[in-house]
Amino acid sequence: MYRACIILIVLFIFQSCDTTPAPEPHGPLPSQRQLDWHDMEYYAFIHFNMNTFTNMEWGDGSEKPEQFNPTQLDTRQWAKTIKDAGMKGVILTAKHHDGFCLWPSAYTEHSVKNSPWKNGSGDVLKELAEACKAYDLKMGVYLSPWDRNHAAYGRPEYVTYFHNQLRELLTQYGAIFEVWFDGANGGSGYYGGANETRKIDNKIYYQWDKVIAIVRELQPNAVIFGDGGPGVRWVGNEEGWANETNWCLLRRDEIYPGTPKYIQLRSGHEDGTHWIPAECDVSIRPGWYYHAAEDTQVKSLDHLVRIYYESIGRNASLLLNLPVDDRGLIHENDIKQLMALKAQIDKDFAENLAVNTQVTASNVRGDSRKFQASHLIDGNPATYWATDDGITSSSITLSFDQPTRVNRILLEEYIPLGQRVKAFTVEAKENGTWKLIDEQTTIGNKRILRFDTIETTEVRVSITSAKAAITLSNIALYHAPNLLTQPEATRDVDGQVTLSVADKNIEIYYTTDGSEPTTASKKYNSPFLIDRPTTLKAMAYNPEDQVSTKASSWDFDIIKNDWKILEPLPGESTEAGKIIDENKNTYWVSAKGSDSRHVVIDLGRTHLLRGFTYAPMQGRWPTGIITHYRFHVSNDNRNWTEVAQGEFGNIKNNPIEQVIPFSPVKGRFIKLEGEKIVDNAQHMSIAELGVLTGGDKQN
Ligand code: FUL
Repeated sequence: MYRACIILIVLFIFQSCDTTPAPEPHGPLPSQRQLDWHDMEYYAFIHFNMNTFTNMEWGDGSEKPEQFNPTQLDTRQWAKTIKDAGMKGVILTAKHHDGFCLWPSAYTEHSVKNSPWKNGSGDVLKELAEACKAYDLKMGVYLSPWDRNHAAYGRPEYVTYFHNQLRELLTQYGAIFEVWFDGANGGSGYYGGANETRKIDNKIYYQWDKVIAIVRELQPNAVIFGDGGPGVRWVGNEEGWANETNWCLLRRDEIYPGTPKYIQLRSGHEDGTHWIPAECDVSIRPGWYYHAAEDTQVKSLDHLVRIYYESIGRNASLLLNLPVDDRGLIHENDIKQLMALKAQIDKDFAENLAVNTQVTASNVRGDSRKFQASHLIDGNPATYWATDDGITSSSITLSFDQPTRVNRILLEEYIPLGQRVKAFTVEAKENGTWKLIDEQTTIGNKRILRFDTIETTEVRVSITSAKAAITLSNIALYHAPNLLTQPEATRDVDGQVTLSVADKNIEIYYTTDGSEPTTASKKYNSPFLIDRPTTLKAMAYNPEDQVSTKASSWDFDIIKNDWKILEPLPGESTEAGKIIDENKNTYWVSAKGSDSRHVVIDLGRTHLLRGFTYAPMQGRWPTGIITHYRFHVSNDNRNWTEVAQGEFGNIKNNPIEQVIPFSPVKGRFIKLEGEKIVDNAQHMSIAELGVLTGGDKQN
């Protein structure tokens, strides 16, 4: 014990006497508030406002406060969910483009104060601020510059109003970590009843200098989000990914809100003049706002995992949107996926294997201890490995005692001194031979690479090009488990069935006799034929830990390769083939303006028919979905018998495939009529139509 203390003290003195100077900062640097923001990494967006109650994405400003009426609004439920998901903060749409305010602004009547919610005495911002405090989350605000409700929008008077509202938000709700300004600006709107189109000049109208000054004055620690910052930049898409090459730098003066150069935001600018890192904003559902019809379209686990790696893993932050529903709660389906993502990410990064290695570097600054390579694995973000001035390429080798399986590498630059690395490679030694794992460009605050599992004794990271002496604070290695997800099945018109899972290391086992699949069942290798009524059951299996999913099941019926669309006539529609192409993501829409709302199909030969299936149009803006149907069967395409009629219950909100059985009847021709359509539209649409014959099942 005594000896250990002496050694430590000697080491400490040795290190503190080390006079090697730190590298000079290089290029634009992050401010302290930006460094604090980099640490947040993963936080929630909440789109909840008037649109939640009008089922819109953009309201036009003519909505009435009476329409805002959540019945169970509970910001603590939001905060608990966000905390449990591993996020560090939340940004709320205090005011969206329709102008409705979630707080009782003193400057407008268009707010919660005139809504039925809490008889007008409520304040969503206040409730969220309290919940954030209770759950130790940071809070941010989204304030739309564009306001389609305000009568003076487009004139100087509105800009004063906008600034006043900003002051309210920044003074009444405690600390704010981010102020979010949208790039969508100007256009048509209600504007106090004028109902016209108003254009503004994005660069000058809002007096951005004044806006920035207000934020600096009232919330000096808040970063400002905008297309071009000044604190944090948009990433140039709403899908949750940055380019692999991603600089925290931007030629700021070339970018303004609504910039046509937004594609460049995905990478930033290597020669940027300012530190303006990227934030990836993406919704967990197709829409930003809640729509009951999207309850079944919450992003899959593998999609969310991909988003995580392509945002946080590519030197950006992840702002994941949760559309709070019209009860005022985060929906159960969204919570389930958020927690699944959390569990997977926790597993992926459960154990940093690099701490078991010996780390050496081909160059260490001044050969000193202060910048030695072991800082890369000391878990301390304040210490770093650095090279001598002028040394812009160098390798780090991490050596294991024994062969170790890895498939992730995480790298961090010491960004307080600037972003420097321009190119690097990762190699691993397998059975004594070096193998190139990956060749990449930027690192920045954080870079994570995924690769096939390799059993290795040494990993080598070579920085091959940097703007100045290299400064890296962290290298971590992980062995993430395979990603186990339910198998998916598709069948083409010829009956070829394809089974798939997200991770190529996962095995699939299946049966076609109705029995439960096990690892003794058929193993899926390539597409196979199912050309008659068959129940397919398949499960995914992880050979790593012998865990399998429960079985998924599909009922396939006869194949469609000899089916023909008779109506609409070939000349009337080129898209009608999509009704029977076995792809639910393609669709046919009947001619607008025509009052004929039916299709007729020749099945090629006579079958004993026991029912039909109707898959409605999928996607974000479906149109022409049938709610009330009539279904007819014929043997000669002249004499028709109606065999079923009724309603597809709740199809607007839950647009899944409908399966309608009827009493068995022989027939060769079928006719589906759309009697009533969602929102009383005149046209009807079909993504896929099928029949149930259910005859002898294939074994
Ligand atoms: C966009 C807005 O127009 C959307 O409605 C949404 O708020 C998204 C985050 O930003 O530009």
